[in-house]
Amino acid sequence: MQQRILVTGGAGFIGCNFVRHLLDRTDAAVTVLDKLTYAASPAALEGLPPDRFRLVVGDVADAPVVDPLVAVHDAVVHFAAESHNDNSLRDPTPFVHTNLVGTFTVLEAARKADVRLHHVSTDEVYGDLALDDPRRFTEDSPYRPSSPYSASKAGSDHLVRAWVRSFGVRATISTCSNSYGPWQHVEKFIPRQITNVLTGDRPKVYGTGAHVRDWIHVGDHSAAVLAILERGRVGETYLIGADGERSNVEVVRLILRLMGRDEDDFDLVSDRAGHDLRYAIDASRLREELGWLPEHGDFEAGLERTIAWYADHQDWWRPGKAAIEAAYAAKGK
Ligand code: NAD
Ligand code: TDX
Repeated sequence: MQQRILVTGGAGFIGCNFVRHLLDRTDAAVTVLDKLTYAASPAALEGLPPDRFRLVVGDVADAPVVDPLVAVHDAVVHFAAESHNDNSLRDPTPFVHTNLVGTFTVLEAARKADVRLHHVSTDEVYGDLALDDPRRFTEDSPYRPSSPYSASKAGSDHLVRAWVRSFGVRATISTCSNSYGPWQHVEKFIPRQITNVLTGDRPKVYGTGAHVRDWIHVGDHSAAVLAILERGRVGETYLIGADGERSNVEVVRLILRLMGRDEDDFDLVSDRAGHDLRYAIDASRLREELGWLPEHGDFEAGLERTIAWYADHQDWWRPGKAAIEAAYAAKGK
């Protein structure tokens, strides 16, 4: 029987890539519930088959909208969130609303209707690692979030775990590392630097640029979420990562080289408050239990395609770019 899947936050970066993945790889009927905040890209959902796809505009914290919608689906994949650390330092309010109250609302709806739920979270809930620490994050790493964003995501994970244990909600959680690829908002690191080069500005790297992120292509993140939805064990958390550790300076130099610029043509700017030093993922459980493997593991090739995508989609990102840069400049970034 055709599965009916509700994707919250499906107009955002990872959500819209996941929706396309789902439509391509399964015969599911997909509903997106999205508030269409500044971070949403309705353009990313244009042209999807109307017999298998629909968009509902609404807030995940609005129970009268969420409850009846969840009740007519077989599963919910919950991406909706406020997602940018820098914004959470300026104003944490929407992070508490969407990430905590929104997840609570989705959980209550899933509980009442007994609907399977996958909750999308982040490796940032585990805090950070020293640059020379031989360890990586595992599913047993303690929760140690640093920013209002990661604290709100950690809190949402705890709600999900409690609803599994106390109410038997059929939920799984994934904690993924930094994703990159098409449709990522230009406020984020990789799109910001690519679009800076395209607008003739210099890339901006926080602090010393020694900070390390564990990059994964959004297509691999989507495939992992689908594997967990289909085959994951209820109550489990799965780390998603593709062995992509690189320092921010390394990434910026690579972008500059791939775009034909001098590799030193970037600025070091003021650091982020509480800036996590390093994330690193051990995705053994996902690989061994569910047989997931990254298909886009070649970071340089993925970055090259992403640069080409941003060069080809200037109508999409150019209108918002100047305001984002002005907001960064006002903070010395
Ligand atoms: P994004 O900011 O690009 O998109 C978020 C989407 O959620 C937007 O379409 C927005 O309109 C929607 N939204 C926000 N508040 C809402 C609300 N109250 N009700 C309904 N919709 C709302 O985020 P993203 O980068 O695609 O991240 C998606 C999820 O993946 C988040 O839960 C995030 O924590 C997680 N995650 C992201 C990354 C990453 O590298 N981007 C890595 C790991 C995990
Ligand atoms: O202009 C910049 N210069 C810079 O050096 C920006 C925007 C960022 N940075 C640094 C901060 C981080 O060390 O680059 C790194 C990546 O920054 P972001 O793109 O803001 O991502 P991060 O804070 O690591 O969080 C991301 O990955 C985990 C997503 O935004 C989260 O939603 C996800 O949970």
